[in-house]
This record gives sequence, structure tokens and C-alpha cells, in this order.
Amino acid sequence: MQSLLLLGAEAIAQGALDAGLSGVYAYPGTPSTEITEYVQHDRAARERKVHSQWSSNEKTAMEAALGMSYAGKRALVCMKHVGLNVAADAFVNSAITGANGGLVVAVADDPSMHSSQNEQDSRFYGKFAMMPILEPSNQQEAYDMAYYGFELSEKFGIPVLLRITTRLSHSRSGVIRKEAQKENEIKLPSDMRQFVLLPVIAKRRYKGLISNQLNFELDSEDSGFNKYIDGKDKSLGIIVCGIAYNYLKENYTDSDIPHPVLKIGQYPLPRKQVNKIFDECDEILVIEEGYPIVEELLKGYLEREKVKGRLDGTLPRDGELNPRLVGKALGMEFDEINKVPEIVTGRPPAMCVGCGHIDAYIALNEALEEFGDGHVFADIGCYTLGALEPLNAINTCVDMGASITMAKGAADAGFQPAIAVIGDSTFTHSGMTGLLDAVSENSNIIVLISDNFTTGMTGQQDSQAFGKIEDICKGIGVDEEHIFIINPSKRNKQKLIDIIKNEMKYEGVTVIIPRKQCVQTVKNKDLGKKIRELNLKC
Ligand SMILES: Cc1ncc(C[n+]2csc(CCOP(=O)(O)OP(=O)(O)O)c2C)c(N)n1
Ligand code: SF4
Repeated sequence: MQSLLLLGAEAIAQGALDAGLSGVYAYPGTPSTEITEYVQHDRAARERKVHSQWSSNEKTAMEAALGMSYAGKRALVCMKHVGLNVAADAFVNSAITGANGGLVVAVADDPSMHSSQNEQDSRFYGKFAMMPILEPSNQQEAYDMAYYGFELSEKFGIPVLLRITTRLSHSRSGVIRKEAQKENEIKLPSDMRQFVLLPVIAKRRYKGLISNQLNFELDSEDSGFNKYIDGKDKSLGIIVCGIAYNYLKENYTDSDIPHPVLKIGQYPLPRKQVNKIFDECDEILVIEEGYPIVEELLKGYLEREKVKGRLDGTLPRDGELNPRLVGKALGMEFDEINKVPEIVTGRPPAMCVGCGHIDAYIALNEALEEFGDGHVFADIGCYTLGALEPLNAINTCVDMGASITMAKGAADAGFQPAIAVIGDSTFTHSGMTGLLDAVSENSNIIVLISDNFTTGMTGQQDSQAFGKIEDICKGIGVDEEHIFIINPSKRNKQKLIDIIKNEMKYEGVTVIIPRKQCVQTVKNKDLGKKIRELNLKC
């Protein structure tokens, strides 16, 4: 079989394609973006027209994938961990509707928050929704689990959560492919009522989900992804999940692991194997990337002292694991190597030279000078870097879309001026509904939609907002006279300041669209052509 050198994220994509994938639905977000990009660039996937266009947000992605599954085809939906919060309504309910064609929900968590607002652990969502979860320890398993995930999903008629973390998603290794399968034919669900979650049906489906829990557990018990590896030294037993298995093995490159090890790759936990290691060993060390979810389960309410891990400080409570932290937890000692020389100083991320967001912020800062600090509610994108020196231009960044709604809440409190700053992609992700709230109540806010024609921060993916922003704002009900489009160039600085200052006198919703192409996309000929074709005003 063919062997490929793949990122963990790419291995998931290839595994899904080889399993007969018909469509991937996703919204970009580190460290999950490369799954969808791989499908988009794969020639075979293009030839057989596997759907791979970006969705407006994670919820629309989840729902479209569920629709494809309803039609009997195999669908993959991908997002970063915080995206699962956005998709949660559809995700949790999809465990109750169940799946028809195989449905795999690939979620990439970001412990240590390399590129995220938090380090939440998606396994909690899987457990909450009562779905089977797969968690690979290396790239080969990422491939194998994506491939197998569809089978598992169809076997039990339920979506399957595939959880990876940053290091695995963004590192490469050899992956051996399996035989490529054909896509499913269109086939409606055998129970035509299962997707109708009226209470009477939902109650029945929910009972079915509950009774299936034992079957999921039995499947985990037999799963090749869960392995009990015996060891002579039973003073300690190690339960190790996902990528942490690799970190454990790195500490024993020249020898066998002396302790019994239970490697977990499929949840719910295989209860018999957990009981076995618990009974056989004096103490249990739980090594898991993310929250101490397995450790908490084992300790229970009574805080069994036999179980060690993140909760008792044997491992750090937060942040990513690595081989050294795992080695220390096993009592190993390390010299201080790889010390960063003092001459190396931290380099905070910065916006690119020539970025339109910078010019918009310079004008905004000047317009707000007389009001002092604290008036700018921002959002998530490259423009969030405006929080740093030298701009110090924004005061909030909470979740995608929160700029407009937080500005509205502050304006409701009587705080003025209340300015929101949001990017084009974030606007169509989840800013539009907040703008509708503001229009409905004629809130006294100014919204800057900083339009660069792309989803800059995650690597210049297409933006659903392209060419539509002013029409969306008009459609939502923003008064046309209070919608302004301006190129935030140095030449236009005073003009932009004047617009902002004038609009502060208006009691209602103003939208200002500073529009300048992201400099990282200037070599993208297709985008350039589209901008010229639409003759976008800027
Ligand atoms: C719920 C959620 N989904 C995805 C992301 C990842 N992400 C961060 S910023 C961003 C989009 C930014 O695009 P845009 O608003 O156009 O601003 P730009 O970066 O282009 O300036 C995305 C997708 C996230 N942080 N949260
Ligand atoms: S990638 Fe684009 S949007 Fe992001 S900082 Fe650079 S120029 Fe600005």
C-alpha cells in the first residue's frame, strides 16, 4: 500500500477520502484548518467532486454535514475546539437524531492556547453528547481512525467525535494508506422520523442513545485502538490517552516500559481493562493531553488517592504535555538542556507591514483621543493584534462576533462612544445576528467592519462576506446614509477620522467599512480577478 508523509490533520483528510468521503464541511481555525485544505487541494477529491468549500461558521458546517449524512453519504465536519461551542446545538442534538451515512466530527484542541482563547477539551463534549470518541496517538492512527470512524458511525447510526491536539495535527510522519472505498449511494434513513426531534420522537431516540452506551463501551473493549500492555513493575500502572502515549514512549526509547500501560484511543473507556489495571497496580498515573477528564472519572467524588495525574500536581494542571513532563511524573530527572539563550527575546506576533487594519486603528485611536481609554470592543482575527503595543487600540476580544453585541450592551448601559471592530469573515460567521439586535433596538454604536477580502488570521481562506457586506448591512436594516466604505490608506486618514467623529453625533447604528486587500493575498490572481470583476468600492 502507498505510504505518504502527512501532517496529523492531513492524515485525517486522507483517511476520510479513502473511506469514501462525499463532503467535508468546516470553518477554518488552528489547528484544524489543514484537514479541509488537504481535501480542497487533492486532485482525486476534486475529480470526484467531494464537497470542500468553507462554511460560514461551525454550526452551519455541522448542520450541512448532518444533511449529507441524512442523504446516506459519508460526511466529515472539521473545526477547532472553540468552534465546537458554536456548533454545540447541532452537535449535541445530532447524537439524538443519529447519523445515516457515516458522520465524523473532527475537532482539533489547542492545549497551551498557542493560537486560541482557551484550552477546552472536546472529549467533554463527546461525553456530554454521549457519542463514541476516537483520539489518535500518532499520524497513522489519525488516518486509521478517520477511516474507521465512518464504519463505527454507520455501525451504531451515530456521529463519531475524532479529537486531535495541536502537536499531532501539525507534525508529520509516514502514513500507510488502506484500500480506497467507493462513496455511498444516496439512501434515506430507514426510520424516516429519526431526524424529526419533536419531543415524542426525541424521547424515544434519547432512550435509544442511552441504551446504546453499553454497546459503545463493548466496542471500546474490543477496539484495536485501546491496548493493555503488561509490565513487570506493578507498583505503578499507567493509563495514557491519545498523543500522550507517544510522550510516554519517548522516555523509554532504549527499554521497555516497566509498568503496565493501558493505552486509550477510543472512548467510552474500556471498563474491564480499566478495572484490570486498577486492581493489579498499587498506584495509577493518568497521562492525558487536555483536561483531567479520565483522572476525574477514576478519582470520582471520593478523591481516591491511588490515582495520580494533573489533579494532584504529579503533572501540571494546565498546558500541553511533553515527553519531559511525562518523564518527571515518572520520577525521572533531567538536566536543564535546551535552555533558551538570554540573547533570544520573545517576539510577539504583529500585523504585516501595509495591513489595512493598522491604518484603520491609527485613525480610530486619533478619533477617540478626547474620550480616553476603553471604548473599543473588538473581535477575533488579525485585527486582535491591535491590542498590543504600539497601537493599544482595543479593549475586548472574547469570542467570534462578541464585538458588536458587547458594544451594544455597553451602549445599553449608557456608555459612549461604543465602537465595535470586526473582520469580514468574523462578521458573516456570527456578527450579523448581533448587528440585527443593534438595529432592532436602534442601539447607539459604531461598527467598523475591517474588510480585507479574506480570512487572514487562519491563512487567507475565502471569506463568505466577499462582496456582500454592504448589502447584508442594508438588508439587516442599517440606514444607508450611515454606511460608509473607505480605503483606510494614509491619504484617507483624516477622512476616516472625520467620519468616525461625525457619526458619534448620530444616535443609532453606523457601519464603517475600512476596505483594503490583505497584503498576503496580493499574489492570489483569482482573488484579484474577483475583486476587479465585482468592481468593489474601496
Ligand atoms: C469559534 C471560532 N472559530 C474559528 C476561530 C479561528 N479564527 C480566528 S480569527 C478567524 C477569522 C478571522 O477572519 P477575519 O474576521 O476576516 O479577520 P482577518 O484575520 O482577516 O483580519 C478565525 C477563523 C476562532 N478563533 N473561533
Ligand atoms: S495577514 Fe493580512 S490581515 Fe493579517 S496582518 Fe497580514 S495583512 Fe493584515
